[in-house]
Amino acid sequence: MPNVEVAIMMGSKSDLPVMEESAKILKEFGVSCELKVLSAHRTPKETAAYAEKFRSNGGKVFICGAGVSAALAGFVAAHTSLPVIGVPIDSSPLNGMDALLSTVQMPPGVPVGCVSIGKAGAKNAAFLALRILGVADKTMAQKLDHYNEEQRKAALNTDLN
Ligand code: RP5
Repeated sequence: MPNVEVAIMMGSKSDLPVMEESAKILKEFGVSCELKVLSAHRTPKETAAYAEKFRSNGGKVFICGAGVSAALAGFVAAHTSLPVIGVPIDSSPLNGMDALLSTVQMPPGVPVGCVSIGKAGAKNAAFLALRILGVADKTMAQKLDHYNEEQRKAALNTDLN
């Protein structure tokens, strides 16, 4: 079993339909990931312990999805110096605007790379994680170049008739 390179964390099981979009893309690119329900508010001790230990287990990037008062990505960023990508989840009456602001508004020195709200954001979180891995991994960078080329061709070949 390869080391888990990307942790996909979420504040609740109810976030899974969004966060599994990240997992699908990582799997397509052959990156090992682990899905975990861990919350900044409901399981703070376990979340801190996981964030602190991840690097020593071979982990490289965190993707954290949470809704409402979404503290998860920021909380993880406070417990690691690995890159943290935050996905605001539209699980509230405010349609994710609350989670977006909670996730993006980090104090200087504790960065979270915040993507867009919901499933599109979860997909881009995975692509951003792949690009981070691609900095040191030539094969990954080539796979991403190939993917981009396929997207370009598909767009140019769109038949509207
Ligand atoms: C957040 O509260 C979770 O990330 C989820 O988006 C939201 C609602 O959680 P549940 O009440 O569905 O468990 O912490």
